[in-house]
Amino acid sequence: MKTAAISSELRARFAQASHALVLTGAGVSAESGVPTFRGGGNSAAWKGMPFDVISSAEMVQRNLPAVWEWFDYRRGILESLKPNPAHLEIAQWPKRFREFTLVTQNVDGLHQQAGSLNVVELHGNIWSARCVKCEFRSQIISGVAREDTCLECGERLRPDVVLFGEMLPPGAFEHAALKASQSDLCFVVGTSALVYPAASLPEIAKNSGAYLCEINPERTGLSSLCDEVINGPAGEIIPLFGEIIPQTISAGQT
Ligand code: BV8
Ligand code: ZN
Repeated sequence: MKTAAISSELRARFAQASHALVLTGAGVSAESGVPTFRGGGNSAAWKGMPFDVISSAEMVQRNLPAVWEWFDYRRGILESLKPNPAHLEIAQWPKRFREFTLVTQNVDGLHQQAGSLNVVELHGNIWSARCVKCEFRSQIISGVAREDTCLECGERLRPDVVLFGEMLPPGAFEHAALKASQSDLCFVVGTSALVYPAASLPEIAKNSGAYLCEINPERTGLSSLCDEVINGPAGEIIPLFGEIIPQTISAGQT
């Protein structure tokens, strides 16, 4: 991918920014082989059910085994997949800015696998299960049969992700919104920006004066709000920042 994809304005902003925030969606994991939800125009479906039906609070009430089947299938896909150059470059960015915040809608854990710390997981994580009644949680280990009963109260366990119609993890959105309002550079990477409240974060950053840059092969509902749109795959675009923009001394003193 040509370095020209990144304007001189963005290079300067990247080199001088003190607080950067990145919001990612399924697109940042596409080059790792993770299917997106709306890639190719139609939304993902599971056994004929649109994903926002099978991934809904209502479905947990109605048919928890079906919900587990859907997430077991997705974990099965993830088991052999690795972070891509976009994840790996973003994991270096805390060193580039006085303050850096990584917010993701993804439940795949690939940012953490790439070395990112303090990832704000707005929609939970597919490698965790929680009790439908008490606060008990258990890690799901690849290749190990997962628990489906709570060891505390004996109730059923469910995927520890945020389903449609459910509140985000306590404080997660508020924290992300605060950081967005304090950022002077905000990247929106690989999201169709259709799911709320996550999709409101770039607007919050923009309205607080941040330079807003979208990285996505396709235009989205956010593109017109952005100061800069780079239409290309994250795995090719994002590593360019590490290659062409030298680290300035002041930044990275986090
Ligand atoms: C809630 C976890 C409060 C589970 C997910 C306001 C307006 C309208 C509706 C609402 C609203 N507020 C709330 C709602 C309802 C709903 C919502 O937003 N509905 C939408 C569909 C309209 N929101 C909720 O229900 C939220 N909760 O509001 O609670 C509440 C609660 C109770 C009572 C009252 C209020 C909870 C939403 C979270 C749901 N869980 N995930 C799971 O994973 O199954 S959402 C899930 O879908 C993802 O996490 C993500 O957020 C979304 C998918 O979007 P993307 O990640 O962007 O993926 P997509 O495929 O769409 O796009 C990929 C993009 O990448 C594309 O643009 C493509 O071009 C690009 N791309 C492809 N390849 C690449 C690439 N980009 C870069 N490089 C590449 N190589
Ligand atoms: Zn319990």
